[in-house]
Amino acid sequence: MGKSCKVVVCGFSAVGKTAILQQLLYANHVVGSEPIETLEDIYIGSIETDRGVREQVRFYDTRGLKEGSEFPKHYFSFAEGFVLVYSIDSKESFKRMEALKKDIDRYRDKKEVVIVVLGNKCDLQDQRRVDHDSAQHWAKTEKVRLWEVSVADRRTLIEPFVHLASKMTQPQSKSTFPLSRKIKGSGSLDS
Ligand SMILES: Nc1nc2c(ncn2[C@@H]2O[C@H](COP(=O)(O)OP(=O)(O)OP(=O)(O)O)[C@@H](O)[C@H]2O)c(=O)[nH]1
Ligand SMILES: [Mg+2]
Repeated sequence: MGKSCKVVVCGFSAVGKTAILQQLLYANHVVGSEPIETLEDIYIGSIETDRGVREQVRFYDTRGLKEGSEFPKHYFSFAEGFVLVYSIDSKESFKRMEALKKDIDRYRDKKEVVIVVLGNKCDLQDQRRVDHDSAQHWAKTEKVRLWEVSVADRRTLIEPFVHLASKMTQPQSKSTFPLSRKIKGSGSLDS
């Protein structure tokens, strides 16, 4: 078995970070159940990538951010991937997610990281405060993938996590310089 990828799951408090992991990995989260604030938990998942290979992923479920609280910087140095979560019924949670994306860019120190963004609780359409199209527009300008998901519908969680695991374990050319990538980019497929 290869080494596991380290993924940090973060965002504003109560947006559903833990629920997402539990539903994805164990299919056992009951939406609306009494929330328990996370301190930090680690979940080990095995995800089949789009290349048909099972990869082990170590998810760090982090403490939810609150007004005035800061995200601990040590996560930036060891994470290889991030799942940034907001809730579509909370503008504040979207703003904190945007700030986290900025912090990742600032602190990742040129390391390649894979970021996926989840707009959770999309079953709560009548309480929506974050517009779908503007969120997608933001994601495009930031060059990250964003999915609206709902823990109530586990199927919505699969694609983002398969994408994440696939990207993180993608065989890469050694150089990350744009120029050499361009030269190498003509038609080499993953083997
Ligand atoms: N309607 C709805 N409720 C959800 C969804 N996902 C999570 N919840 C509920 O939101 C509440 C908070 O969920 P948690 O998973 O504890 O949120 P969290 O982000 O881990 O919270 P902290 O660890 O405190 O930051 C729980 O009551 C969940 O059942 C969803 O997709 N839709
Ligand atoms: Mg939690």
